[in-house]
Amino acid sequence: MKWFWCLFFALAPILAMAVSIASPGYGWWFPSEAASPLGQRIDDLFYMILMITTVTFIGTQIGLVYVLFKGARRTDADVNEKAWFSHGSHELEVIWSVVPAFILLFIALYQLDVWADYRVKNLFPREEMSKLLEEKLHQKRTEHDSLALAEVTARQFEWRIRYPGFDADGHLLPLMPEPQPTDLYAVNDLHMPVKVPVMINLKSQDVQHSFFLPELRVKQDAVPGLVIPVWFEANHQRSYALLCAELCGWGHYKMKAQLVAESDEAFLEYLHELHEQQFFDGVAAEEASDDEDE
Ligand SMILES: [Cu+2]
Repeated sequence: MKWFWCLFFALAPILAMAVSIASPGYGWWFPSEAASPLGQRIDDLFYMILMITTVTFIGTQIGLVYVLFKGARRTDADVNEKAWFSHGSHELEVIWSVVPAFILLFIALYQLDVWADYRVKNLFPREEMSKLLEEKLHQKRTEHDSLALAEVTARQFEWRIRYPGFDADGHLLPLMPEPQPTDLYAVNDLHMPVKVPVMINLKSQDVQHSFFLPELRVKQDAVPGLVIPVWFEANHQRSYALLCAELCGWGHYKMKAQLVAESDEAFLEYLHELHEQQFFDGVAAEEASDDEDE
């Protein structure tokens, strides 16, 4: 009977090992494939850490099974044997402290460049961003103008988006730190050009929120009083989920928005549509000219 229980309790770790080995192949860890170049690198880091923990897990489970079986082998004959007592092993303590310390140090150094590309302001792809703004979106800008495409403000319980508007000649203006009369607004609908790194300025109006694009593997806290630049690149023309990943109040669950990655032309078209909606004075063009005739 005791062999039955040994095998029974060994079954759980064996199953866990099989699942942890099989899951990356089936894509069970993530909601979908990473939809941004940086997201793919973050996934690679995740799988690297998963491999280290899987090897550690299998090792410790084999040790556990060994101890279980060794204890189970005791027969009635040696029941009178005196129990062996240990104060511990200094060498073993050193080994299992130093080895994990080195593994953690290795992970910390190995992920350094991904972290930097993701978060260090000096490393954001400045040239690609200004090329997008200047050449593709025809933004009239100087060197000192913001590289951000939009400002995203989180508030209980929605995402407010502010884009720069157009000047009298129809040129896209740069995004200013303070709201401008020409600015364009949207709620829960963030648009951006596809296949190019895009930066947004993230703000919060009330409490702490978290700007979360699960498919792009982007997650950044929005902190009241701070303007945080976030940059990302979408691989495909489609819409992605934009969620709040910080419990920010009773309506946290409904802080759902979408990110639409589209062609440069479609993005400009979208801004023009916003412009028309926002600056329409409620009088149709025909009616206006009739009034003038009278
Ligand atoms: Cu929130």
